[in-house]
Amino acid sequence: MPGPTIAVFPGDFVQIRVYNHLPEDTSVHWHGLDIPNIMDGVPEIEPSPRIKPGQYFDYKFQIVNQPGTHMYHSHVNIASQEMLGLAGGFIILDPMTDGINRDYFILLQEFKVKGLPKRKITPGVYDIDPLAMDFNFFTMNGRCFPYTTPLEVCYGDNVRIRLANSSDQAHPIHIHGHQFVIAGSDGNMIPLDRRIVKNTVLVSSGETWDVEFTAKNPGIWPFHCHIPHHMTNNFTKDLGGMLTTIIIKDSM
Ligand SMILES: [Cu+2]
Repeated sequence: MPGPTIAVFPGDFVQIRVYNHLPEDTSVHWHGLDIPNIMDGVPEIEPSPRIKPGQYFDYKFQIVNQPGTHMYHSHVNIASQEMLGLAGGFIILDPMTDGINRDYFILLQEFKVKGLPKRKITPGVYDIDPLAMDFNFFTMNGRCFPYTTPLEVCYGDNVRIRLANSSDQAHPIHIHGHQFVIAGSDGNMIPLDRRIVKNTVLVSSGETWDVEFTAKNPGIWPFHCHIPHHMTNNFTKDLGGMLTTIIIKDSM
């Protein structure tokens, strides 16, 4: 599961105490934020500390970035720690009203669950192999469809969905029944006269994209990664994986 989503305002002074309950060193990198070198969380390169097992570190910095969508993730032994899910969302909210009625954050992740034969799902407790590349489970906020959270909106709502990818692969995220405007990229707002309209946006590893649309087509609409394999759980026949629904209730 991803960590909690953190929300702040521009100008805030932030102090985040990170406890290390792992059996090995860790750190947190505040991905996309313009913060002092010592707080950036890459101890192999920067003068930023390794957090030892059982210890903690207080990350302290001021928010100097504009409103937008960012992430945080481990930056020690990343091939294991990040691929075991140590990541989360970091949102800089706009203190001004921005006309958005519903504002969602979705973290995209992928995992290799060991011990399941392809096309079979047997209830049980399984380990994740963080070093494998043949992923068989694809998640939105830590869950696979049909256990993802539906995005419930009202007819006419202006909806923002903030997409972030902390996984290995790129995921083309597609909406049904609507077009969306690409309103933000890597935490940077795109000026109104430079926005483009699409219905699929490729979210590569490390990227965030904010998409916005008006819910004007009532129904229950899929919202998903378009790679067919990523829309399954362990390659089974039923829809699964990196997919949720947008439920638009008709106000009539
Ligand atoms: Cu995908």
